[in-house]
Formats: sequence, C-alpha cells, structure tokens
Amino acid sequence: MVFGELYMVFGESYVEAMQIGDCPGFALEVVMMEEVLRQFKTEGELRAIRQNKQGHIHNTFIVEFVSDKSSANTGSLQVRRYILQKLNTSIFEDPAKLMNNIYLVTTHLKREIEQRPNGILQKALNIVKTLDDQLYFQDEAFNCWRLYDYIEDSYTPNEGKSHGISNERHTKEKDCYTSKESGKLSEIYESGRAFGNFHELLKGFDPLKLEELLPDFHNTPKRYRDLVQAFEQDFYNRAKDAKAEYAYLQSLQDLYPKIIEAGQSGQLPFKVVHNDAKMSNVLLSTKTGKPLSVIDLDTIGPGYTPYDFGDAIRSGAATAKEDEADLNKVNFNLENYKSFAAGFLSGSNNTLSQKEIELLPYGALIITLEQAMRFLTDYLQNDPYYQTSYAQHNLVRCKNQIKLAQEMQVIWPKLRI
Ligand code: GN1
Ligand code: MG
Repeated sequence: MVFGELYMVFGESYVEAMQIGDCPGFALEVVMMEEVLRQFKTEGELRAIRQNKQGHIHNTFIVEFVSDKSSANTGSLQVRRYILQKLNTSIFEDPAKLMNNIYLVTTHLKREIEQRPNGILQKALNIVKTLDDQLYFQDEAFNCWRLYDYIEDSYTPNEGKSHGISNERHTKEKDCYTSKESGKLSEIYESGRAFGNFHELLKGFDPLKLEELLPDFHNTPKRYRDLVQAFEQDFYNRAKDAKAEYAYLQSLQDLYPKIIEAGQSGQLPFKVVHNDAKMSNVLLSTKTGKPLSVIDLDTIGPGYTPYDFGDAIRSGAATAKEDEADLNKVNFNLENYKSFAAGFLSGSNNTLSQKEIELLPYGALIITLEQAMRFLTDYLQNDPYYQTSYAQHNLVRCKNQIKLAQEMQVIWPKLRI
C-alpha cells in the first residue's frame, strides 16, 4: 500500500518498514509513535504514519486511523486523520505554556466562528487531548507530543508562485496539507481574507492572557543586534561567506525600529497576532476555494498587525520559495501583493486603523529583512535553530530573502495601500 510520502503502513513487518524508512532507528521510532498515539483519544485503528518535512521547527507526521464502522452509503471504512507532532523543546522550552496558549486561542476562535454562520473562517484547530485530558503527552524520554485533528478537504495556497507562472519545483510534495499548483490570484486574495479575518476574530482577546514564549520574536532591532554579534564573533569562520549580505543588512538598520517603535509609543494597537503568518499556514477549501482555517499557532501572541501582513507577503508575493537557490527565480510580484492586501483589508472588516494600514508595506519589507537576518545569524552560528539540509542552506535562504527585499525597495512607492 503506497500513498504519498510513505513512512509506515501498518500490517507490514518492521523489517519492511525499515526498508521503506530512510533514517537509522526507524523501526524503533515507529514503535515509539504507536505507543505515543495510544495515549491520545483517537478513534479507530492506527493504519499509517507519514512524515512531513516541511516545517523548520518540530517533527511532524500525518497519522491515519480506520474504524470498522463502515459508512452506510459507500460501505467503505471510516478514515480519520490527525497531525502528530514531536515538539522542539529546545525552542519551545515550556510545552505546557505553549499548549495552553493554543488551547485558549482555539477555544476563543471556535466560539467566534460558531457565532458567525456566514463568516469567513470556518474552522479552528482542534487539539486532541490525551486519555487523561492533557493537551500534550510527555514520553519516558521526556519528548513532548501533541495531536491535532487533520482538517479535511483543504489545501494551502502555493508559496513561491505568481499568477500565470508555473514552476514544478515549487510543489510542496511533503506538505501536511496538499499545496495546489494552480497559483491563482484569487487564492492569494482569499488567503488575505483568511488572515484579515483571523485578526478580526481575535480582536476581543486580551493579548496579556497569552504567555510570550519567544520574547522579542519580532523585535527587529534586537534581531539586528544578534546578527551583528554573530558576525563579529564569527565562531565558525563563516562570516567570510556573507560579507555582501551583511553589508546590505547593515545599510538598512535605521529602518528596523519603525514598527516596534510605533507600537511602543501607542500608535499601533497592541493585539493578538499569529507571528508566523506564512501562506502555508492558511487552509483553503478544496470544494469552494474559500478560507477554511489558519493553522500553526505556536507563535500566537502579542504583537502588531504589520508583522503578519509582512510574513504573508514575503511568502505570498514571492515567485519562489525561501529555499530557492537560483536568485533569477526569486522575484517580488506586485499583483500578488495588491491582491493579498485587498483580501486582508476586506477580511478584517474595516477594523484596521489608519496607522496600521500605513505601516503594512513597512511590515512587508521589515519582516522580509528580519527573516534574512535570522537565517544569516543562524548560518553564522552553525545552524542551531533552523533545520537545514546542506551546509549553505541558511545562507541561501538569507540571499533569497534579500533579493525579495531589494525588489520591494525598487518599487517601494507602489506598495502604498
Ligand atoms: C519557522 O517551522 P515554521 O515553518 O513554522 C519560524 C518562523 C519563520 C519560518 C521561516 C518558531 O516556522 O518564524 O518565519 O520558520 N518559526 C519559529 O520559514 O521560529
Ligand atoms: Mg510555525
């Protein structure tokens, strides 16, 4: 039985499983995951586990359960899918606080969504609790695991794709949620509506109820100081590879405080924002093409609107993914930018202030530059943070983000909303 990125299909022997898997200790890992899954309130029998390598932080698996309750109409087995994640506790050191934040926010979102039968977002993430009603499970080796319901009939709009441009390499084969190749402008617009609506639904939620798990996450001046320190220390003798990139990022340092200062001086409302509002964190419906849900709530917390707009633009208005090494393929697409912005304003139902709207383009540029700094800092520190597949990976990602930022600078006046 083969479907997609196969990790393990039960019913086959572990010897076969080891041949399918490509990492040492694979069979052991499968046994461990079976044991972990037994701790959660799942339905049916475990049938398959597939790995998903898309995220940079946690280890993610799609797991499939079947129950013998056959559906009356089709006679087929009932299948339930879940997302299982082994949490990266070197980054999220306090999983209890992490899961509590997500629980509070998803509970609020569910209530808001229920109250709006004709609303934009249709579903909130649903945490599957453990048998003893906990939000996550800690195994004997102190690994922390969580389980979510898989949101069916959904896909993520394609990152790194502009309207009309087709590039096969941008397919996210290993995505949890299928990424469609169509790359329609309407999908960018719908994603804008999804994030705009996400902000609107969280408007009444007090940001101080959430723990700030990764302090200074979007404190761009601090990210810059971290970069300067990593470059000057140069513990791994990698600064020599990144002189031009460093000089460019240095040259823009006066721009970095723009959003955080507007926030701290009270010009921007202090809100609950997503803080990792990439295009791949929106789910659209495969049936209607309209927004279904916003996912990946690890970084949910206090912040300012331009942060989320910025992350969405650096992914949604780019013609290539952030891993693309061929910079000729990395361009900024103004049409996508405009569509996303229109969707974002519409989805937020006119709840954005004038100052927030004025600073949205700054969010796009600053968050892209911040991401370039984060990748470069990680490269200079020998990649302790982001998962990488080869030595230059973080440097490539940094160059990619810089290319995008430079293209935004060229057309800057046109980014005004
Ligand atoms: C990380 O793993 P993922 O893709 O959800 C990172 C984001 C970055 C992103 C870059 C907690 O997100 O901030 O923008 O990589 N998340 C964290 O793709 O650092
Ligand atoms: Mg994330």
